[in-house]
This record gives sequence, structure tokens and C-alpha cells, in this order.
Amino acid sequence: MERTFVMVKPDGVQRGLVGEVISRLERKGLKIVGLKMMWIQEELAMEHYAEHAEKPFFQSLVDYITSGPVVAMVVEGKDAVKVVRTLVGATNPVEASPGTIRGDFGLDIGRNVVHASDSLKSAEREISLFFDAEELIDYSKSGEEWLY
Ligand code: FUP
Repeated sequence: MERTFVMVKPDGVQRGLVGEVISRLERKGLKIVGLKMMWIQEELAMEHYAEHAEKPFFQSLVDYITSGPVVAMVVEGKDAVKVVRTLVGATNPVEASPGTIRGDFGLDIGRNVVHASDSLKSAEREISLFFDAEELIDYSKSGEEWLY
């Protein structure tokens, strides 16, 4: 089982898309093992987007991601990193296919509703950046009588 990091960005929260995003992940069969609302401070934003530090859009990216609350989560499942990237769609919502989160809800590359780790390595880095180990819950969803 893989774990990946997903975040509903400030525009997604403002537009009331938190439930929609979570619902799509759950319906796909992924399991939420960590979930919290938070307001990212500049230091964490800069670390999260460190790979873009030299890019011209870096400061606006940091300003945007710190502009309002986000919902951060860790989801678990088979091939979770790739599966979530497929559900999320291309970075630029203009190119994202209909049926993906960004394809269905985004219009602007700087306001693309969600973040999802792009590799297992970034997933591990981002999960440890946003969550303490005790905030991730180990539980089983299969074999429960009330699961239907
Ligand atoms: P993604 O992994 O799909 O979120 O995309 P990237 O890591 O390449 O980019 C991170 C964020 O930077 C994107 F969500 C949007 C923003 N970005 C821009 O604002 N302009 C660009 O030209 C590229 C990315």
C-alpha cells in the first residue's frame, strides 16, 4: 500500500470543493489516514515548494498557498501516488481532461484547486512536512460488518 499527500488549496476551500475532492478520493477506493484544516505559514510554504524556488512564479505561489486555509490529507491505497495524480489531472486546468478534478473545476494554473504528490519520494517528504506520525491513523476498512 502506498501513501500520498493531497491538499485542497485555498481556492478549493473558498469555493466549497473540500467535500467534492474527498468524495472523489473515497469513491475511487482510497482510504483517508490523515486529515486536517490548517493555515500554512510562509516558512512551510517555501519548504513545500522548494523545487520551484528559482521560478518566476515562486513568490505568487507562496502568497497564494498562504492566502487562506487549506485542507491537508494523507490517502492510502494501491498505487496511491499515481492514482491520485490521475484523478487530479494536469497542472494547467486548461489542459486537464474533463472528469479530473482540475479539468472539472479549474481555470487558472495559479488556482488549480488541489495539490497531490508527484512521486513516492515527494509523497514521503510532503507527508512528513505536514503531518506528525501520530496524526496518521492505522485502521482497517475491510471485513467490518457495517461496511457497505
Ligand atoms: P503540480 O505537481 O501538478 O501541482 O505542478 P508543479 O509542481 O509543476 O507546480 C506547482 C504549482 O505551481 C502548481 F500547482 C501551480 C503553480 N504553477 C504556476 O503557477 N505556474 C507555472 O507555470 C507552473 C506551476
